[in-house]
Amino acid sequence: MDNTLRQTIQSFIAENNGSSKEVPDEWVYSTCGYCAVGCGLYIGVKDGQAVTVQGNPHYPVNQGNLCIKGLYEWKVLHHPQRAKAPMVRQDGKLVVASREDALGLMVQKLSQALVSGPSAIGIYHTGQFLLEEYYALGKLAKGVLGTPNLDSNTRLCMSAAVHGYIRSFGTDGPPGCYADLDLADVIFVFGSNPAEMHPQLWRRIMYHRSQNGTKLIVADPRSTLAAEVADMHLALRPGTNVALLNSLVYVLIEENLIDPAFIETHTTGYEEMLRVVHSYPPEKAAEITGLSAEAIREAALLFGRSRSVVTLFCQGVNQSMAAADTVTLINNLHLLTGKIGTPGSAPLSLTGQASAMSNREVGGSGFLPGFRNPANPVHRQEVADFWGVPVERIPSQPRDIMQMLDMIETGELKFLWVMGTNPAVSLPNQERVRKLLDKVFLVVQDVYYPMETAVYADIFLPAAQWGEKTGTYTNSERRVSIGYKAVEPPGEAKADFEIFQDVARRLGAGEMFAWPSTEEAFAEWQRLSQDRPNDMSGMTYRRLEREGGLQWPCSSPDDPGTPRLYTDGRFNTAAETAQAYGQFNNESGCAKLWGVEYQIPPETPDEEYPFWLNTGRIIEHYHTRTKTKRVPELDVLAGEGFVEMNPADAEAMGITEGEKVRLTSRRGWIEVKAMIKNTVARGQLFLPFHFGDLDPGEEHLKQAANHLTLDWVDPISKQPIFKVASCRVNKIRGV
Ligand SMILES: Nc1nc2c(c(=O)[nH]1)N[C@H]1C(S)=C(S)[C@@H](COP(=O)(O)OP(=O)(O)OC[C@H]3O[C@@H](n4cnc5c(=O)[nH]c(N)nc54)[C@H](O)[C@@H]3O)O[C@H]1N2
Ligand SMILES: Nc1nc2c(c(=O)[nH]1)N[C@H]1C(S)=C(S)[C@@H](COP(=O)(O)OP(=O)(O)OC[C@H]3O[C@@H](n4cnc5c(=O)[nH]c(N)nc54)[C@H](O)[C@@H]3O)O[C@H]1N2
Ligand code: SF4
Ligand SMILES: [Mo]
Repeated sequence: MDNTLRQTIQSFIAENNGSSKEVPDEWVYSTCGYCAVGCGLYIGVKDGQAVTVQGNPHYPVNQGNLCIKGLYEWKVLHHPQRAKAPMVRQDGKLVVASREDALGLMVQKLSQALVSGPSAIGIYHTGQFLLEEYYALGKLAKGVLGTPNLDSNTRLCMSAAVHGYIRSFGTDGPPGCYADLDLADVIFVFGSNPAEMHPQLWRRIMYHRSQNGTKLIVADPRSTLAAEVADMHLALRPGTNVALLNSLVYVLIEENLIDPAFIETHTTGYEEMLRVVHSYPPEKAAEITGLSAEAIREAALLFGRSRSVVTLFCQGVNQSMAAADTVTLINNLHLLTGKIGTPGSAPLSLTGQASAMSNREVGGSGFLPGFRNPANPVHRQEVADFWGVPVERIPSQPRDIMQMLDMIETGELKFLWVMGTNPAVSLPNQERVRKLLDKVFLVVQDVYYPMETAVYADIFLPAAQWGEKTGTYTNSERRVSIGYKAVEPPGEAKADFEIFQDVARRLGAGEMFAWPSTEEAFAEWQRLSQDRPNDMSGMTYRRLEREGGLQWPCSSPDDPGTPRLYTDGRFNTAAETAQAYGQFNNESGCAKLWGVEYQIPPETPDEEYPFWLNTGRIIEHYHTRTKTKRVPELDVLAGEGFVEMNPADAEAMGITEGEKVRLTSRRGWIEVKAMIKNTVARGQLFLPFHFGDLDPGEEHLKQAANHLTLDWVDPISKQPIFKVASCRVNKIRGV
């Protein structure tokens, strides 16, 4: 479907408001559970059933507007394929079991694995829990089980941004806020497709652009909707971000568009950075990126001569070459020009999932709560004392999901608990992933059945989801918001929070988790957050509702929250605060500038695999579609896998619109329909990763993008490089 037609359909749906004809008898205050824009909404409930949603007109993020996913979110709740009963595997099949039997077996297997040591246990979860659930799970994994193997799908998503922020500023945390987008002279959209992925932010950008004439620069190999309306589209070759960013800095320095006073007072590392940047004049960067030297110069001048700039970035950075390093280079641009901590200026990572940021804040995966560093003995001691556990139990060297897969292969990891993520679609190099999921003793905790990962489960636990539990979500601008329970979960599905409490009780650690509700867990976390960079101690559930969310740090009941960080030019690099690696802590509170050399990607097109494979998303679907394929209004717009290719390539190969083609990489093959579009450049392909191999009633599809992807990770953040791979295309008959 071409972009214009898709937009027409989407606005038709939006105008019809996604609501049913039912008139709710109650409106429950909540936050959207899809993307990290974090729109405020109300869930309409009638006779105990969700029947509609409505945007919250007073919510500062979205002023009442919702995108098509949000509008239909109520439809994900009462679907017939909601998982309602626990199951255990018997004679090769999952069969319904009592909660007692399923959890009893789970804890028995956990205890057996623990005999070989805590490293035999792995937990791989999500960016879609409540903040309180991440806190409880982190406490269970680190404070009770003591396993270093705790990671979440945010590794696939925001890990590079986290590590980039830490390297530049000392701790994690997006420095800017959405209001900066309203004020900026220039918005630099770098490796992000906000019109489809963060639609309400995009609406906001377009509105303020119409008022203020905001200039837009887009750096993306594809001609996305943002690129189509931008003042400048830098259609760089995939994988060449570093060369472009270095060259932008080269021009800024050459043209005296940097801020020497800011650099002198607030940064370190300028000289080392300069040594690298010197070798990236625009003419050289042009060769690497495929852009013209004039375009690079022009973009740098636009950046440098403007009063204020926000750089928005997402997976075109985090999942591309030198991912965490690229984040530091984006930060360099803002530090060198002093465009940080002031209204309208910031580097701003767009977070993916609704609560992925919460996970980072409370130490739901590798780091410790409050942006504490597990490698720092003082930080470990603080957390151990607070929890009342021996400090030796708290792991100092957390492992990531890709390492966990290696440990399943060697037999070291025996028990894996997967929750709120669907790795049998979303992890790279599926052939290997599925073999390993099959090998390990696997517990899957999800809200739908069937789903792809449950095919490999030994125990399945049904969970409650968004709308069925009360708790908080932090969005991309550090705004913590509250969502209240609107309806009961189906059957025996329980909130993940309650499942964690139950498992802890069965492991004999119930008293550490004896919170009557999530609100008390939030209060416990708040105490641990005190005096940390992400201090939330001044928040309460009531305040969050009354004030439309609050941005951390917020350290007292009358603290209005903090829209932007680093307004005084002091960063979190001092050793006692930093989440950073020891070697670049500094007591002065200076940010660090980094020099990064461009590297050739580990796989580039060649004769055998001549296409660049770019994987990503479309507006109608969310990730592996477990929610959105169950909303007919969304699924009808994109119900099966497809690949976008350039008309010239299609013509050269005799491929016609809608024809099924086979894509093959060094890892595997899939068959999907060809969509012929000039939004992708010649020699490139764009493949949405939403589609799995198991659809209701269709078990023999082979359309998951991750059969093809490379399981190579960014060396700093360990984030898989989903945007870099090569493949070939064949007509099916010619395979
Ligand atoms: N509708 C919908 N919305 C979503 C989601 C969803 O699944 N569906 N998921 C949410 C989540 S978890 C996330 S993480 C976000 C992701 O949001 P985005 O990051 O915006 O989405 P992607 O499609 O993964 O990739 C963004 C862009 O990166 C470009 N790109 C690829 N390689 C390169 C490169 O080397 N350099 C540059 N500069 N650009 C490159 C791609 O062409 C693509 O347009 O969306 C969130 N919002
Ligand atoms: N090739 C390629 N692969 C990618 C990407 C890419 O761009 N290209 N992007 C990556 C990124 S950024 C991300 S974020 C991942 C996303 O991929 P996944 O992590 O697999 O994301 P989802 O499909 O949203 O899976 C979430 C699961 O949790 C369930 N769920 C929802 N709410 C709850 C809850 O409250 N409790 C429990 N227990 N379960 C719940 C849903 O039913 C669903 O099965 O994919 C990554 N994979
Ligand atoms: S923009 Fe994101 S948060 Fe807002 S309604 Fe759409 S999916 Fe939900
Ligand atoms: Mo993501």
